[in-house]
Parts: sequence; C-alpha cells; structure tokens
Amino acid sequence: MNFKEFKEKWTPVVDNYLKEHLTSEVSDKKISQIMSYSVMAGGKRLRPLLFLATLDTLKVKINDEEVRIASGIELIHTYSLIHDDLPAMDNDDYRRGKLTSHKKWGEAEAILAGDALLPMGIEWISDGSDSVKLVKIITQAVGPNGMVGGQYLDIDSTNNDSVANNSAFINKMEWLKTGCLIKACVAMAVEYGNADSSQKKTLIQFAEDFGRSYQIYDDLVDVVETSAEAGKKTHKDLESGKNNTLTLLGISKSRKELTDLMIDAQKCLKSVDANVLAGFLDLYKKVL
Ligand code: GRG
Repeated sequence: MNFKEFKEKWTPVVDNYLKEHLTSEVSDKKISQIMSYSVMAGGKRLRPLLFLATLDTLKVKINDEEVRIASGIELIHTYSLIHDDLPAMDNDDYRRGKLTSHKKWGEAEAILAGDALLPMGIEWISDGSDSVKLVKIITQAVGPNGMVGGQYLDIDSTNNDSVANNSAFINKMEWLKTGCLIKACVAMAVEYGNADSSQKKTLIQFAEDFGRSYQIYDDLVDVVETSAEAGKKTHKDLESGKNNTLTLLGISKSRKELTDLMIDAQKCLKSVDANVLAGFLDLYKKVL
C-alpha cells in the first residue's frame, strides 16, 4: 500500500470514530457540539495517520483500539489549535477554513472546549495496551517541556528583536511547539508496536527530522497561499512581530532548509520497510 491508499483508507475511519465518540461519550450536548465543531472542521489528520502508518510499518494490525489512540492524538492537537487561535494568543478568526471556536461560540466556550479535548484525548490514549508508557510519551510531548513550552517561547519572543537572528532559539521554539507532538506520534507507535532497537533508532530519527521540518512547511504553506491572493505580497508573519525560520531565513533559504531535512528523513527510511511513511514527505512538494 502506498501513502495515498493508506490515507484514503484510514482518514474516514478516524473521522467517523471522532464524530461518533465525541457524540456518544460527552453527555452535555452543547459542549459536545462545540468540541466537535473544531475537531470535525476538516483537518488533515496528519498525526493520527503518522501513528497508524508507523504501526503499519511495524506490521501491527490496526483495529478499534489503535484507531482510538490515533483519534485521541487528534483531540489533543485540536485543543492546541483552539487555544492557539484565542485573542490572548494568535487572535485568529479562521481555522481550517471556518470561524475559529471563540469567534463561533465565544471565548469562555472555546477555552473550555480546548480544556475538555486535552484530557479526553489522554483518556482515549490510556485505553490502549501499554497505556502508562503511551500516556507518559504524550503528556511529556505536550507539556512545559514540549508543545506548551514552545508556545510560551513563541509568545514570549513576539516583538522581541533580540531573538530575531538567534537560530538556536528559533529552532528550539519550533521543535517544542510543533516537532515534539509529531515525534510523539511515532514514539508511541514504536512503543506500542514493540519495535526492535534498530527499527526504533531509524523511526525516531525520521520523526525528529519530520517534526523539525513541519513548522517550516506550515509557514511556507501560508506564504504560498498568501502570495496566491491578489495584491498580497507579504506573509502575515513577516508583519506580525513573530520570530520563526521563515522570518529568520526568508523564503528561499527556508525552502532549502526544508529540503535538507526532507532528504535526511528520507535516508532514515531506507533501512525499514516504510513505503507509507515515506509518502508523508510528499506533502512538502506543495511548497518546494
Ligand atoms: C495551554 C493556553 C494554552 C495554549 C496552548 C499549545 C498551544 C496553545 C499551541 C500549540 C502550538 C501550535 C498550535 C502549533 C502549530 C502546529 C501546527 C503546524 C499546526 C497545523 O497542523 P496541521 O497542518 O493542521 O496538521 P490541520 O488543520 O490539518 O490539523
């Protein structure tokens, strides 16, 4: 199976799982609706697919238990997006092509929907075997030494010119904010699928390269989409006081950095039978 076939097979399974269980497992209809609004707004399901594709590479059969863990990861990712969009953070009006949660439902409601998605995601992950190990991996990845820590560095460095040229700081911030959760998807599958030490080494190295590169890709997507809009010549980050790889290196050097990380990630996969995982890197063609 290639990446496209894998994605077409498993995306609807994850989507249906999310839809059904956010309805059946949340007793209050209104908060269930607010949570579902953002979760079902059309994300790519990259992180659940990465978890499942790593299991596939390790020849683990995917059943309900594995889909529940994968879907739990998506709940946690969606929490981070809802909170990232809040007025106190990035103050965005649109996400996934729809009004952001706080614009649609109100700020308190959006905060609570995010707050509800995080523990529910952890609960779903904890229902699988190896749950203590998996919960430890995910909570470390999204806590102060991971995603939230990276978000803090991002907020703290906005409009701070002294970090604008500090590539070590920017790499660290992007790694924590975006890379850690991506790595955790692979790390959880490696643990769950009992990878041997050589598989573990190569898959984790792949995840680190992919995780490091993903924020650069995400910022370049905005550039490609923004430049497609008539009359707009600059990317919003270039005007927002944000510091990231894109503002540090500019567009063409960011593309080069992304290409280098992509080549490193591809090399990692040579020693494992990872046809599906290799396909994740094809996403980058959109911006290169
Ligand atoms: C705890 C108050 C509080 C806030 C937390 C943790 C956090 C706020 C924000 C996380 C930082 C963040 C949102 C990073 C962006 C990661 C990223 C590249 C998102 C886009 O991911 P895709 O491309 O999007 O997978 P879709 O919509 O397809 O899921």
